[in-house]
Amino acid sequence: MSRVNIIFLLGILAFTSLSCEAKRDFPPLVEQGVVLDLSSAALIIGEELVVNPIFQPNVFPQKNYEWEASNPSIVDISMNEDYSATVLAKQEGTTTVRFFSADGELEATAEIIVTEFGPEDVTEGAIITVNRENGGGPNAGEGSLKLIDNDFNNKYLTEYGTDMWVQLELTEARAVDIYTLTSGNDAPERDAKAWTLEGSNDGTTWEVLDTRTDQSWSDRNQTKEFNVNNEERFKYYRLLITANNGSNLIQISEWRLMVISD
Ligand SMILES: [Ca+2]
Repeated sequence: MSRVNIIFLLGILAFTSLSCEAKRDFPPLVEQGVVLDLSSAALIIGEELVVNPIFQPNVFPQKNYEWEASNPSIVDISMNEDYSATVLAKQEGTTTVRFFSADGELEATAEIIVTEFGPEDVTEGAIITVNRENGGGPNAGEGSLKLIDNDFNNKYLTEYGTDMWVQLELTEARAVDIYTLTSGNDAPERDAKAWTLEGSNDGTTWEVLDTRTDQSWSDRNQTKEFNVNNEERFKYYRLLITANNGSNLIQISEWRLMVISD
């Protein structure tokens, strides 16, 4: 073997050794947590919904997973190749769907409500009151009336403060089961992040109905549904927005209140 070949061979051995060394420094990433891309949803019988897991950190999952429904008579659930689930609504009722690792270490859940005809929107005709109005007033292009005008492409925008609330007085007392919030057309840092939904029948004494934290919207003009565990009829509903996603402004395109049955 010539001297040049020997040097070349030694070079390859050195490179291989370095490569092995490098591999040992970077073990494969294993997911440490999982959440679902929705926390609750309402479906009509026969409707299908795809629910996606989001792994933390965002790596290809190393564990084995399964989906299950707490009440299999309400929905059929099947796992797709990308670990998402296709949920098919079968009969009226409520069920929790659960995504979990076979080793039992990770899990995430969402609540699904199935109805025969879909929820009734009771926002129409409500009177809105806010404590932080848009500088141009309630009728302005981005005034508070835009929050409930049933147009999901225009928005209410105003200065944000942690004391912020928006309130609806319904035409009659109703037991709200679901509310929706639609993100603005831009600037996700202006989206609401944490809030409490409260109900009242005199506008003075309030009962906490739902609390959410660490919320965000992955798309613009995206509507997210939130289920409320509430049987009582209230004339007033109020959203206390305790945090937004970092801006000194806040914006919401639409807030709707829905009733499944009351
Ligand atoms: Ca609107």
